[in-house]
Amino acid sequence: PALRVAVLGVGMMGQDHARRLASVINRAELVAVSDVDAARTDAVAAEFGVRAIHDPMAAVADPEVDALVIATPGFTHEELVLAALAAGKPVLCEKPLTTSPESSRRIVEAEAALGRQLVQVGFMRRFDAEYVQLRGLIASAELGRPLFLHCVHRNASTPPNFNSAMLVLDSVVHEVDIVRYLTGEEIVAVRVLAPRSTSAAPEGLLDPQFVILETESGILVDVEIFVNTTIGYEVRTELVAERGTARTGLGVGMVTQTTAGWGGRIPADFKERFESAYDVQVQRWVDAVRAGTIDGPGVWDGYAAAAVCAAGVRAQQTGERVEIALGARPA
Ligand code: ISE
Repeated sequence: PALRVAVLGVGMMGQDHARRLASVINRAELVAVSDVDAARTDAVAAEFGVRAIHDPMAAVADPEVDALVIATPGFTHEELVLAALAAGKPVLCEKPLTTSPESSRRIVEAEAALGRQLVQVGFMRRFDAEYVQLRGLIASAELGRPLFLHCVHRNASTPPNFNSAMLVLDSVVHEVDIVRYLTGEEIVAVRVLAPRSTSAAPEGLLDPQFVILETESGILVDVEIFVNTTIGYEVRTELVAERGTARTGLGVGMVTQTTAGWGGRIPADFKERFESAYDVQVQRWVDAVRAGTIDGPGVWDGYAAAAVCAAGVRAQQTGERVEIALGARPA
């Protein structure tokens, strides 16, 4: 049976997760949404044809909800996650886990007391193929030991009420997690410098900032966090190791620079190269089939390809120019 999931908090991120659960993810079913804004809860519930539960605590307790995605504001996470733990329900909690180390620690203790892991935090960069590759490169020690990680994290603009602390708490938190993931080390120290602020920043917001992290073995990480670039979403990371460098986030997969020159990985096969395309294809096919149709190339496309290919084989064999006539296409 499908995992019955409720999404708590249906602002921008929660709505995106609701959509994903309702239409992208297999073996899971979006069954309910919940938000303190009752009108919004009702609207999103209606959009996806699921239950609206106005009290998030009631959603946690609901016997027809197996698991929870928590996408409410950070300050509500502690109470909700603890309630989920008490109810024994798995949680995917958006970052940050909570807004203070003390409250996060309480969750750590509560889960430890339970004796099983029920909470995953939404640090989605760990599922990004380029970061996975970069982690493998570091682990292989092929380029020697890591020395620096240069990180660029840019957003076009900030939502209302975004303050200077949030550049670290809300934004650089991603680099914090990904550095721990990439290096397998804890971060032992942090410094922040800032140039003058961009004139595009709202009054009083310190933006950009330069955050320097040190890991336990002595890797230095600099993060340029710049959240009012007016341009778009840019997240790049460059590893500098003893015998080479590697960059991610260029939109072309990871690029390395070594004595051999610069280069990227060539996918091993179609499954690797088109992995996400296959996912989308099959999911859209499933959805269309359930609606009694298809959503992609049909038999006419199959026929045309076969016709062209057969002509191609003849051309190979004869050395001639072979024309293709498909004939009329049925209505
Ligand atoms: C936001 O909450 C995110 O998680 C984004 O990934 C980040 O780029 C942005 O700065 C945060 O506010």
